[in-house]
Amino acid sequence: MSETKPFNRLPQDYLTPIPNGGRVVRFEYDTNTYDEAATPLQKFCYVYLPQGYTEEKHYNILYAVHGGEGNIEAYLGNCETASPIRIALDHMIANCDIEPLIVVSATYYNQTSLAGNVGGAADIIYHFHNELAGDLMPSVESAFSTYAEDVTPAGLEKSRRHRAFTGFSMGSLATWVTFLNNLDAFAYFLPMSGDLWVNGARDRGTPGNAEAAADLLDANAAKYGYANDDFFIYAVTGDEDIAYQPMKGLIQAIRDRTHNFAFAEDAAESGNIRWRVEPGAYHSYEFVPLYFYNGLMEFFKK
Ligand code: FER
Repeated sequence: MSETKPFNRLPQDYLTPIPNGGRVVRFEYDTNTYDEAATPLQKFCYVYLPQGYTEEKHYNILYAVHGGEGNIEAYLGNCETASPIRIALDHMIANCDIEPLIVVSATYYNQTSLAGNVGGAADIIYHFHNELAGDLMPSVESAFSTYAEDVTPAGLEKSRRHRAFTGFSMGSLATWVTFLNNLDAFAYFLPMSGDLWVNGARDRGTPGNAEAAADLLDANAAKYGYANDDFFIYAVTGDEDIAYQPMKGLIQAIRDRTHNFAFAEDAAESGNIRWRVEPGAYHSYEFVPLYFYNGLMEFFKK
């Protein structure tokens, strides 16, 4: 028996390519917020544009970052090859499970290889909000049609209910850290298989980290002055995932912070956080289509 309500099942044909899917484009941008030294870098991300994309419309947007050993192709593949996640998105949109949306697969790395350097990744992830707010969102949302009327901080805040952030593994750490730093630009969060390390890799798995992390999240929700229904977190993993215990610990600690967080076990309950565990799922992107299918259906609702 699963410990949470079950995920809705991803329809079986959602991993089979369809003829008129969206497309993935390579988008280049300049940044000098990657590090403290303001090193200028030219980086790129992949952007999924849904089938029928037109500048005449406004689109919800999801930013996705990869895990510590992953890279920019983790979610959307590249311009040529369709990944399972991209194919599943095509189906969700074609079947009207979700409204057409833009998905950005970005990297917190400087696009040289840091594979395997999980300790280094945590520090970089803690710095990434500078690039996200300073260069990535403004560049992407100037080029593509989102709900942001302009890409100033005020324009991004006004459209925050049309913007979501997600990531798997270390990308999930990035998702929690985005909640801490960019709650003024994002209303929806889908952390997948990763908890929040308060002091980067130094606090990974340390006793007390979950309580300290929940305190940070709690204080942050209060700091921005939003009401409880101004954000929604859909936290997911599998019970055979290496992130299961740490994430479960974090969720338990968040459950005690009832002032700013209220758990909604399904869409019928009101609340601003949900916790779902997939029985048998382990630490793999294989489960991301299922997590996206369930999470995205609950996003951008108000
Ligand atoms: C976690 C478990 C594992 C987590 C990250 C990992 C951020 C990353 C593992 C790896 O990259 O090997 O709870 O939280």
